[in-house]
Amino acid sequence: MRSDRGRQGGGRGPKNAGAGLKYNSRPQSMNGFEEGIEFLPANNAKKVEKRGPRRWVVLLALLVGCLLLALATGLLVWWHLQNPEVQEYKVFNGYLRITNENFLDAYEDPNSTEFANLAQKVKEALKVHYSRIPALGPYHKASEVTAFSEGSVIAYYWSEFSIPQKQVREAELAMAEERVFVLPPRGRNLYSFELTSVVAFPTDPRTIATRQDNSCSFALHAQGREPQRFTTPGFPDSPYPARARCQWALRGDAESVLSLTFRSFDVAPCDGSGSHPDLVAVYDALSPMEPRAVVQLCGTFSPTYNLTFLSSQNVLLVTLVITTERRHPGFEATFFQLPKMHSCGGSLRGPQGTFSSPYYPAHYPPNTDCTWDIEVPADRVKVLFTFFFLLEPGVALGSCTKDYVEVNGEKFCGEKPQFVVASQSNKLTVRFHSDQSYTDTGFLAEYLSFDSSDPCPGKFMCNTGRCVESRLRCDGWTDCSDFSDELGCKCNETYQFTCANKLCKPLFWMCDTVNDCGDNSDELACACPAENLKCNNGKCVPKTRQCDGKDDCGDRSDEANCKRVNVVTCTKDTYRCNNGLCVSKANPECDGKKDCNDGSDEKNCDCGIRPFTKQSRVVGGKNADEGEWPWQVSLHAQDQGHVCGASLISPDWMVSAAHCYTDESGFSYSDPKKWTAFLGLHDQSKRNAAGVQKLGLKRIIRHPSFNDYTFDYDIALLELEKSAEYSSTVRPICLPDTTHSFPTGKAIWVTGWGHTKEGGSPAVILQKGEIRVINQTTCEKLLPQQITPRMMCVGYLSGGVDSCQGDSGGPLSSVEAEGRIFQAGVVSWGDGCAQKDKPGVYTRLPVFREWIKEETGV
Ligand code: 4AZ
Repeated sequence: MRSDRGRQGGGRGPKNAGAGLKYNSRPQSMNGFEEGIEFLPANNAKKVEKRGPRRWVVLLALLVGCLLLALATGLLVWWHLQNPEVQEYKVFNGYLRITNENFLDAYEDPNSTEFANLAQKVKEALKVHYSRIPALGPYHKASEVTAFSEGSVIAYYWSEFSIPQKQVREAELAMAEERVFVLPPRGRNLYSFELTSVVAFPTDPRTIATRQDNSCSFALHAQGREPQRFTTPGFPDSPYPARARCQWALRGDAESVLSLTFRSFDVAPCDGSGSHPDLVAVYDALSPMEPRAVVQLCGTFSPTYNLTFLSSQNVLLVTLVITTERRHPGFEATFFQLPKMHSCGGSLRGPQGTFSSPYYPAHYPPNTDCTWDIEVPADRVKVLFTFFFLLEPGVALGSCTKDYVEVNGEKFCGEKPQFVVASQSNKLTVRFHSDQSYTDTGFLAEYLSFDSSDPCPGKFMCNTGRCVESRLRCDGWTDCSDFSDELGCKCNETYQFTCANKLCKPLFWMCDTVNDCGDNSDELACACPAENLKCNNGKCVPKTRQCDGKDDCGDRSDEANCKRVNVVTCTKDTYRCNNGLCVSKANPECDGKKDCNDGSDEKNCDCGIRPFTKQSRVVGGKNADEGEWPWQVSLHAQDQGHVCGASLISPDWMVSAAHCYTDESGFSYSDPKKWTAFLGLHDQSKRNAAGVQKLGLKRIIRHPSFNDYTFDYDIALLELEKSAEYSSTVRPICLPDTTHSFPTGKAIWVTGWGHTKEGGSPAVILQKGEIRVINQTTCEKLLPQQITPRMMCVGYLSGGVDSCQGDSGGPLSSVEAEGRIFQAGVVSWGDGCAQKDKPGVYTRLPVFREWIKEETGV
């Protein structure tokens, strides 16, 4: 490979029924009143005085009492609802520095007397401190010291407050303001406390230290450079506990920094809304303070993803907050200490050289500043940033308010492809700044001395200042990021098309539905009349026919992406559901939407999903990430090593190319016993690595129509002797339905351990390359008399990325709806590798869907 309350009022019955009762009751009560006056014994005045009025007073008092009570309750409820002075419970995590104290080893142990004594003094100091701040003093409830570290002594603490809602913001601001204060000598012990950097931040309720479960709290001290391992409880055999909170406080000796690497990382997937269910956070402190967070992680990471983080001091805190009951193994991490770097950057002299952000490619430490002062012998100097990752959450695009690189006064930040910055003299100053939170992998740069009269000796200089090989000039292929190598060219009309923007592109690229010119002029000449839709196959159909349930294009592209899925008359091109009905939608299988009434289009969809949610960020790189292509298999022939590729389609079956299993004089390639399949393999030199499954073959079924001469029907099915076990690196790819279309111009990935160049040597690490589906007519023109309906050309007419010897039998992986990967083809043959106008030829997979089902049941 190159590459959810009741209704008020409204009882049943006559509307005036209640009024009627009232009307009838009044004479009764009147009778009672009259009774009271007329029949009272005259000799019983005392009784009259005492009994009558008292009973009524009591009744009245009761009534008034009830009314008052109801009023008070109502007022109370109203007050609670309306009164903004409702108190809010707040916890702040922070740290302070005690400048007139020396660190004692005993401070590392929270159970020591020394710890308890100093913690008590800090608590008292905090009380005094808050009492002096009006926004905080009246509301402070309690404080607790959780840890100490060196420098002179840093105390990590949390403080609880009950603050009127209206004052919360003011209190938060007061807490975040770094302060210095001196606690004056007090009482008999004449103890004075000098505190600086007294700062604290509101804490995510989920990370409140008061809820700390000590069963999942660990304190580790680095043992020199020897990496120390720690894992989530139960790793890797059992999932981490549900709804728990764990923390690892990591320390090194004074004057050291820590390097932490997550070697394996698999927690519940991140939530798109940003409130992640399970979250691992790393802090550059011993308190979980957001403004000191180095990183927040969730999901699953490929083992090749760089997860190494550096601290700015000798401490790091790793927290795991679990809010789900999902079953995930968690993480395995190691850490060690290194001497603290006292300066970074420096003087760079000489004609060329390289420099990088501290600890590149690990995540640079927070709170770091470096300056490189470059001076070269020639009259000019330029710097090429080959990798640039300074991305930080909460930074607006283009505003480098947090971490940045500054060259000649211009700031750069974010994630950037290669770029060059040149100077108008022989001197250049490059500054690197990282703030106190969130770090990234940084940059790798090269500086180069050049002569202003000949900036790129023997090469072409892009307008960006980069030098590219002269032969790449005007070749129709963009090599300079600003297209400058393809500007001002005179197109060769016999094989080139002149775009409206004057770029030259191969004639073959015209009308292939791919905007090769950038201004779409290569596709306009073949544009459809107004009110027409251009089908993927180039045909023009009236827009009114789009989504009408009929295949007007002939390739159903007018029926793809319709809101409504129609049941249509079955043709050879329509997807047939298990109930025999056909649907208009193109490629409906396993796209996450039920298109068939019987749901059969979403059955058997345990395929085409990668184990890791996070892959390496260097996209387009040639080395595959571990677990990136879990269906890729390497087939080794006896005493020959890797010979061909294959793809896993079920626990027992693989798809490969028939030509790999054709006998040759002296070797019976058709004999299954001669082959060994390596599943979950990444590196050919590590075939015994954990996770690799080495399995024999039971049966090889070459397609009966395979033609050894034309390579028509170049497909084979391989049955495994023992079933494969699915794991994070072994999984099947999805097979496309007979009617599945992979349209012209679609980007597809080809993978394998084949030769890295024509006539070169096989790759040791699995390689990947992104190539594009080429129009069948173009394919037939490029390779006349050789292309059959079972074949398709995929690649670039300009060459450069292609499959090669040893990639044969391997899959073409096409990323479809919901990120699910379908196999589009099998690597079959080609005229050389990566040559201009000689794309690779692949066996079309949809053609063989029924044959595969018949032979394997898959
Ligand atoms: C091979 O020899 C081979 N460039 C496979 C693919 C291609 C060329 C050769 C396509 O196995």
